[in-house]
Amino acid sequence: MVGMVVTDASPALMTDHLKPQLDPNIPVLYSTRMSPYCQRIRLILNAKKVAFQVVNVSIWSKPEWFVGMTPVNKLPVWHGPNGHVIYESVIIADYLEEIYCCRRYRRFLPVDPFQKAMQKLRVEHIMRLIEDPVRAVGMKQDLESGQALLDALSRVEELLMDNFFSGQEMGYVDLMIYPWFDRAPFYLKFVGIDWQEILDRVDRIMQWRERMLSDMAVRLTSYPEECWVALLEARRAKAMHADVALELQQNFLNKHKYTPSDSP
Ligand SMILES: N[C@@H](CCC(=O)N[C@@H](CS)C(=O)NCC(=O)O)C(=O)O
Repeated sequence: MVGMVVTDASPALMTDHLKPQLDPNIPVLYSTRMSPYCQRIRLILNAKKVAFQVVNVSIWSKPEWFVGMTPVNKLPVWHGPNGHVIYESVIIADYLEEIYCCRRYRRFLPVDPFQKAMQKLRVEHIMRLIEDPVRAVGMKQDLESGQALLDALSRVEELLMDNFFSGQEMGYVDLMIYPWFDRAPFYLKFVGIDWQEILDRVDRIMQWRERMLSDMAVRLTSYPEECWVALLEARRAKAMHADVALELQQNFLNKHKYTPSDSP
């Protein structure tokens, strides 16, 4: 359902911005655009069809009211209508799975403790393989780190035994890792790796990625290639800012007939 997808396509609040007036009955996700950790939480919330509000915060000039909200001052931060504040994306994700688990909301973690532990271990395993190589390409933007990322992707591919990393259906593992795979192929292309080589080396990962994107919640929480290119170009020019590629993202959402008024 397109109408339930909440996006982060809005400008970030900065040092001098006042705290926005929000609906006290709807949970708030403090987020920062194009952060994989924040994307992870928006993905889970959208896949569960939870109503929430997004407040984007600039990590380069954080608003005064944001500083001190948590001990680490990082995004994402969850603020429930009951006043509970949670940070660290893995902790938020597990908390959301526990509070939004009744019939109305889709469950992503198995109930069985052992199966649940296995899914979490799988996330740990994949993140250990992928997190640093993705970050390295984003920072160094050279062919060598691109090749290392492609190697890492092919090691992850060996773990894909079914349609999804969680099994036959999209589940916890897929949602937790997807943000790194949203950008990875475009990062590779940006540093000069041929698209066909990517498709040949990690075709099963690319097919999984397409299966993920066929879910509207995933699609509208993802960023198109042009946004990733704009982010890398801004970094290269040492001109990164919180609203990088915002207009490109808005155009992409408009193209998919998404209008902000659709959000809850
Ligand atoms: N381990 C944290 C990482 C969060 C994180 O590093 N967030 C970055 C944005 S990608 C941030 O807020 N950086 C601001 C800062 O370090 O001051 C999580 O999973 O939530």
